[in-house]
Amino acid sequence: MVKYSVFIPGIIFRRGLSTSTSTIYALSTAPGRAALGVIRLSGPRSQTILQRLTRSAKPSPPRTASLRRLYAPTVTTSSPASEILDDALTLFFPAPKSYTGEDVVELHVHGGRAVINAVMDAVRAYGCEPEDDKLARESGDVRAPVRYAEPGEFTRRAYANFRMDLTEVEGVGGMIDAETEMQRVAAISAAGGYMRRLYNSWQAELLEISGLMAAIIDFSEEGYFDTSGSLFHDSIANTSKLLSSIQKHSYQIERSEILLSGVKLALLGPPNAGKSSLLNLLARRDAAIVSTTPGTTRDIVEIGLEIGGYKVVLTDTAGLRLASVVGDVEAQGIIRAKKASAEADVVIAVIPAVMEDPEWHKVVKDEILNLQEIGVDNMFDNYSLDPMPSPEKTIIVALNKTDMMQDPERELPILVSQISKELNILEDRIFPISCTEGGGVDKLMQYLVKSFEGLADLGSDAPIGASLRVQEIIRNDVVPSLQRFLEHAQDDDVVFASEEIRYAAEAIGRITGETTAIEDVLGVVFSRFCVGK
Ligand SMILES: Nc1nc2c(ncn2[C@@H]2O[C@H](COP(=O)(O)OP(=O)(O)OP(=O)(O)O)[C@@H](O)[C@H]2O)c(=O)[nH]1
Ligand SMILES: [Mg+2]
Repeated sequence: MVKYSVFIPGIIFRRGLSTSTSTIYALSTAPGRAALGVIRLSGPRSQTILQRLTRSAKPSPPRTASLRRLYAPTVTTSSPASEILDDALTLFFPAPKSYTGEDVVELHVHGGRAVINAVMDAVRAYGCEPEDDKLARESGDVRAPVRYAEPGEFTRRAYANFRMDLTEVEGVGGMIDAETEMQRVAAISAAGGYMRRLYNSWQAELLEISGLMAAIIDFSEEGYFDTSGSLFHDSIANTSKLLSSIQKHSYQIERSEILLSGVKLALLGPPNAGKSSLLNLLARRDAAIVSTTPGTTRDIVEIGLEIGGYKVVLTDTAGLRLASVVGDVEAQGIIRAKKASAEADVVIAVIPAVMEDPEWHKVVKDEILNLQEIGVDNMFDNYSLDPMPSPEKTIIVALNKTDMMQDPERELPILVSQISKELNILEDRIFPISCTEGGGVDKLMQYLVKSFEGLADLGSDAPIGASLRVQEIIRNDVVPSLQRFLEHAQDDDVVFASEEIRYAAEAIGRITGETTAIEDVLGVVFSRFCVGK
């Protein structure tokens, strides 16, 4: 078995070591009064504990539900009933074919608090009988006693014993946390091993390409690499194909995210434009403070709501104006406003139809053009906070306060066409509204729903529930490595290109918690090319 360390935030442990020496137990169902409670045990003493609990000389048959009477180790009263703990359904899963890969026992008992406490007390007592300790000492075994499990310890043991990879571990977490049907569907695909199989197949392809590259390097003569042959062309073609599948996957994750966590909708605009008023209108309640004083909203105001059946996280932000004319707090608010719009899936630029202060004009225009054109990557340097940008962004304009216009019928078309040109936004994405009178808001909402449909369209695919950890590794490590591979390959730079494939494979290893051993790469080389013959 391969032995190596794996890092999960907060936990460092080794995989592939012999199974744990301690036996853990826990109430696996929620505490409180209930018809049933399930107590789960995992570890080397599980089976012995079950036999003692049931006063049974024989081990239980594997994976078979049996109705058994559970007995207490000590009798508290003279009544014979006091030695009976409960009549329970018991299950025994012998190692290694169990959830944790160790011997696992499940006790389905009646769900009263006293029953559960009594059974758990008995589990602990039966697992730590003096004769066990004597036997343990004689055999030199220094096993830790039976103890209550730490949070997530059953699943951690499953991972340590190769019963799951990290994507499946995260999928189990997702199943437990799932509140919506979409979240459940996404979590089951991860927990069921779909992500593991997909990432392992990428890993296998990268090993194959790595093998091709290693062969080119091995066959080189005096530092001259043959980049005209089929080995090199195959590597490039395979990497390009893999890169586009990975990018498609990443894109699907992003769309899934919209269904799972909600569309990120940000309001952006000059001070006093009516951003907070629009937020309150959309939320149908006074969630944000509205006032005539410019600079009322200083920090991000975030609310969750539903628009057209979509979960939406709506963010109100501080009005944009030149940093030189605002105080420190407002300047910080403006940085956060820019970050929120950089991260948003949909940005509504709220612009007053009646100009109040021409100074906003340039600042807002610059920011919207920035969002559209410079691309989110380049925006990173400008912000002290680290945005996780959404590359596919819809920007629409809410032209507010139309009720204040003297002659809207004449002025509006002129203004709409002017803003469309200046902000490079199609006229059908500019919505004249009035937050105080409510005019035009319905049309704006309809358009929002239409854009959500477009953003979240997964075709016939099920949503993919990838953790932020996985998303970041794919976006920041796997994709850039493969892109760099293609750049190096274009320059015939075989050694650097080969390194990038290794980085990508290593990054995928971090997703699943599996590492790529050098022997795996060599195995590909030897099997395919018979190097050394
Ligand atoms: N006449 C009119 N007044 C409006 C409309 N929408 C908002 N207002 C008023 O404009 C003022 C500013 O509104 P807010 O919603 O606080 O503006 P904001 O964009 O959030 O402003 P900051 O938080 O300072 O950036 C308030 O007095 C609102 O009542 C509208 O459609 N018509
Ligand atoms: Mg405001």
